[in-house]
Amino acid sequence: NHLNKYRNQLVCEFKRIQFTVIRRSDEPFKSNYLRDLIPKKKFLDNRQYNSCAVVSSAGSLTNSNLGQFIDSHDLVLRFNHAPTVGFEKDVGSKTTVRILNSQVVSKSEFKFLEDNLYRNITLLAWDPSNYTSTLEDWYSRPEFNVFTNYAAYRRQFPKSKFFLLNPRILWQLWDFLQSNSPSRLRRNPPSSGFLGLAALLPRCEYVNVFEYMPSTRVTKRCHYYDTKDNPACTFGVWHPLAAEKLLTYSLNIANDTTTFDRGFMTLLGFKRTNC
Ligand code: NCC
Repeated sequence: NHLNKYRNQLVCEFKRIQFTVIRRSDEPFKSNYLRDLIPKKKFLDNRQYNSCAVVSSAGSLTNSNLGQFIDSHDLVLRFNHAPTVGFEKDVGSKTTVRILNSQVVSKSEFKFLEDNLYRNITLLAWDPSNYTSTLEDWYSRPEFNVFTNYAAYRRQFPKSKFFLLNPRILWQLWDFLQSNSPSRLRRNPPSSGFLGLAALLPRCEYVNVFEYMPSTRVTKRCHYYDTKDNPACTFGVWHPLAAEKLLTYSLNIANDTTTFDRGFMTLLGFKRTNC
């Protein structure tokens, strides 16, 4: 039917964006000290997973009781410094991947090199480049200096799986959002949440995205792990968050009870759509 046709078209457009991390062969890294610190391995070993969970950090996860269900997924992705200890009932305890923005990696308050939160899992850090910048431009002027602690962590844990997102992807995703949004978006990169989705759709049979589309538990509370109120966390001010969420909702195959009562959307992995 025409509904599926629209969804398939969107997926095919999304699929054309190759989610890429920085490789040893990319300049300027190829010719500087970071070259040998970049893992030779591929992000998620190019492996295919069956069920994947993207756990937003939304305050509406509080009292969701979704922890056990989240942990039942083959892969669980979380963001930044979002904890699980003490919040297991609502968010679970399993973590396979963490996506970190460059503030979390670089600012001392997040204790990136010390905290166990960042150990023995796959890590992917990102930092915004300008829309037109090359990797050279980005490397010489990152928004937050992600490179120093990247190197320090990789030296401390040489076997770790810690990757840097190629910032070009941010703008490819932004173009994709803009070309499917009725309103004009500010030129700011998508939130870590949308990056999580873009990272997993190529690798998973299906992805459940928790409290990204706000459910009936919607609250002013920004995060499930602290008490600060800020509705902008849910609807967006700096990131094109509303556009991300609406686009994700158009790819959602879960029914409204699941989406708005239980609090998650289900998206089919890219392998499931022929383009
Ligand atoms: O808050 P943050 O996001 O770490 O949340 C991770 C992802 O969860 C989704 N989310 C979060 C809260 C909420 N009420 N609804 C949601 O849907 C979003 O998809 C979000 O991306 C980020 O994206 O990296 C962000 O990081 C924070 C902050 O830097 C880190 O938490 C570290 O403290 C940003 N906040 C600030 O800089 C003040 C936020 O804008 C984006």
